[in-house]
Amino acid sequence: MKRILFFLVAASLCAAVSASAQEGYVPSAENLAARERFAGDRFGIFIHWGLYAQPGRGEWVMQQQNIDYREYARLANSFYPSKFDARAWVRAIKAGGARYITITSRHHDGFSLFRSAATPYNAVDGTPFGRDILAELAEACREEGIRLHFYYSHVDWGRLDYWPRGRTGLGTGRPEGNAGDWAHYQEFMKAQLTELLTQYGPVGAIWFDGVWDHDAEPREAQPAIWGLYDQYALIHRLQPGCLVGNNHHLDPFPGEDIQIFEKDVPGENEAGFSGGQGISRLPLETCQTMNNSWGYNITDRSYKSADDLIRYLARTAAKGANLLLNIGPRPDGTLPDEALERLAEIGRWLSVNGDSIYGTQAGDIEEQPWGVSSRKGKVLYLHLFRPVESLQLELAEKVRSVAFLADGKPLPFTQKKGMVSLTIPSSADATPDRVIAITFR
Ligand code: FHN
Repeated sequence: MKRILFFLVAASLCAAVSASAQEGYVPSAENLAARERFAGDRFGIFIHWGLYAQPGRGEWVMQQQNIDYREYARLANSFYPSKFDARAWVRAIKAGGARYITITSRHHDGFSLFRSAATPYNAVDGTPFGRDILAELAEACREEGIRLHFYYSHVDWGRLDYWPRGRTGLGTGRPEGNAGDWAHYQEFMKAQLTELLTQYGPVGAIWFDGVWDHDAEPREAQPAIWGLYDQYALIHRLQPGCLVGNNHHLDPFPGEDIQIFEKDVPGENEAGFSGGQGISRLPLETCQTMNNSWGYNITDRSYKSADDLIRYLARTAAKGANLLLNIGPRPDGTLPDEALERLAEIGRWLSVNGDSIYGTQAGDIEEQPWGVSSRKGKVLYLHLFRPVESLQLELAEKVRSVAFLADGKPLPFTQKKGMVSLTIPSSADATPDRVIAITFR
């Protein structure tokens, strides 16, 4: 009851500010250009890394094991990833064909991977390692021409001003009847966002996560509860080209520049997170794990095969979405071998078939038993996930040529009354996704 009352007051206090900010958001020309670039990127790598890598049971270990926040914070004393090499990460990611990296600047455990004057609980001031992970990564990304995005958690399982508490992190030792100070927490987040947007050069996107912690309150109340419009305005003021995304699992709010789907290809709700959102006109992004964990999980061997990941990339592109594929680095700072192997294979496939992914839009043909389609200008790409001998396609445009993307070998075709028939020679080197390019006149 107390919690509901608190939010009602907070919501009414912020309503006026929120409403005007909401109506007033017009993306700048820089922002629109950034959206277009983002949509063309199609493939990024997500990095979940923090103190939780040490226990090696994923990033929710604090909540799942009910670890007291004071005890958990002691993990900072042993944070010393002696093999961390930002350049090695970025080079492997670039070779994997990814165009951007989204890293957890601060996850729900509240530990910041960057130098922050707003809290000593950060990689520089609070650990023996004493290095700014984000600064090193930003430099390596600049050198390699990879864009850098920052994940930022709205939830904090260890701060006492994060009150009223949400539905998670209730066993982490924060007192139930705490006086709290939500306004203070809001200021803290804005101070950190300012740091993120002023210390590391151009930031491709801020990727928020955690609104769902207060999903007992209705969707309309969420912007006011979290001060979203203030945060969005701050971000766009500091870096107009920085995209705002929020993994709230709801339809986008004004001020957001991209729409995120967690573990779901847009339009599907297999993971169960996407029931509360439709597909908007914003650039879309699906985030997905390589195994079953975001943060490093020492026993999780359930890696998806490289072939399945390539097909997943094609399926997201075919829906007009980017794939943000996750890696959870080890506590010593290295990327797991399984992740590196998959990255390398995806990179090999993209080096030949990248035209059918980068810069494409959703294809003209819906998903079929044989696979999916993507489109770029006058070219329609068919992604064949399994061998087929022939295809009949209803296509209104006049076809000029049909060829395999990998080697340019032409395919025989006929077109009669909008019906295109293809005969597809079998191939000894069956790939996870054999791409056919149909070029229209
Ligand atoms: O709770 C987080 C989770 O740890 C992870 O960061 C994912 C990534 O999409 N998002 C949250 C759950 O929605």
